[in-house]
Amino acid sequence: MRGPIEPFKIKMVERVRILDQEQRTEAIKNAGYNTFLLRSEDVYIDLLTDSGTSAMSDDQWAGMMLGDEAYAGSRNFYNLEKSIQEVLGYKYVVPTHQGRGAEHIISRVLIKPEKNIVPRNMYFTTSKAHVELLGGEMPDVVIDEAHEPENEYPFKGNTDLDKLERVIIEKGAEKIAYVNVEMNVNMAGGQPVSMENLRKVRELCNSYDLKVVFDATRSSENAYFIKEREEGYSDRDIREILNEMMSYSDACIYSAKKDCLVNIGGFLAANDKEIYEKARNLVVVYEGLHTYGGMAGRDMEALSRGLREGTDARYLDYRTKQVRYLGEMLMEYKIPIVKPIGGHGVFLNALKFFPHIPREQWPSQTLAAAIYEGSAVRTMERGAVSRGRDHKTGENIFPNLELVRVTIPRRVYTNTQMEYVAESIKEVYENRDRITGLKMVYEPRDLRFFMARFEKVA
Ligand code: PLI
Repeated sequence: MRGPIEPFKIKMVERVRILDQEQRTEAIKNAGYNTFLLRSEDVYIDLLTDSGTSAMSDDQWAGMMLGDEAYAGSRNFYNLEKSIQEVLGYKYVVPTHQGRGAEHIISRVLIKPEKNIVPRNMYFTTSKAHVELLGGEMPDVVIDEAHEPENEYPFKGNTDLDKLERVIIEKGAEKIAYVNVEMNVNMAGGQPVSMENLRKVRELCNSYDLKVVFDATRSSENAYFIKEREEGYSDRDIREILNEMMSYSDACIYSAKKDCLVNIGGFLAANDKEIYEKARNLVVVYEGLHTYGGMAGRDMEALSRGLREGTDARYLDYRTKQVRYLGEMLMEYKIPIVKPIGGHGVFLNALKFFPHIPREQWPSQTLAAAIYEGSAVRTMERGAVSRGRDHKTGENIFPNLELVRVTIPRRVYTNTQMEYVAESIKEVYENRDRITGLKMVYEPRDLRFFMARFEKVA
């Protein structure tokens, strides 16, 4: 047996089609060679993101029918609050429509003009945008290994404590709005943070009296890696591990569209009462009343159930192994990927894939477009286009990691479909010398990767 065993069976299916070669060439050209601008119906296997793309269980769908759509005090809010208290261990919960809603709120609560530095273990696009829109900065304090695609360090998401302390001393502790730690760091390739590192970040922040806020979006998958790789945790329950992880923070923001197996939703959770009270006041301005925060009652119910389901060890084992199944096939084909294979997808190293394409011609964007054109598989650029420009100099920033994210939705695709994806990427790799780069012809100011347009370089 090659692929991982699914701990579920399929009750409902959705038809998908594969456009022929000519139609795919036309579709990607019309989309300005930006996979975000493709129509979903023109995609066969959609590996753009693991966000909001999960298949819900029968129990979650049953929960949708129990939506209490009251404006205030919905029963589903209290179920959600209880799930978060039990699974993550936070005392207070503020629901939001999705993760960036919570990012907006936490930024407004903690960032002030004179206190606007938010060190983080590698940026995420929307997290950085919220800090910058309030005039702040997000210095990178992840360990160097995270920027090295081939480095096999098991906890590449760790915060570099020396880098963090240097930022605190150089900028002044009074200028730090909060220290932000992301779980299973997305832009590094879904790389986990160790428990020991979380504990040490907390200790360092205590010594400077700084708040610690987690981006706990992929914390269940991170907890699985702690159980698998960190000494002393192999016999611990995932929820126990999650409770310990979160105990090292004052609050977290959470996009529930990933590990909670739902299509929409998010929240801010806190142990710090002051953060909670301020967030609860702001949520009514920007999202909705503090007992729904932009979600319908039924969405809160599905989320409440999904948070629990997503911490089941058998499910997490299958989930992680399916991502590895794809990654290991690509490695067999000698395709350059980020190692170790991460939690939510396989990340292709475009600089090694296309050494002949200069960075100014966007190798990752080119690769994502070529994969679609070849096979109707949709992936996402995660390199210089996503990174954007330096706000002070206006220059493009070219990060070490110039990647294409092949992101696996949860419980959606079969192992056979993973084999199709691996074969499709192999075909592009075999023809790589014939592929030329792109030029950007339209560039929005903020989060440009979503809507930028490109043309083929002659
Ligand atoms: O997409 P939202 O607004 O629910 O969440 C924003 C967000 C916050 N933090 C992290 C680590 C994310 O990965 C994240 C969203 N990620 C997306 C959309 C993704 O495709 O990875």
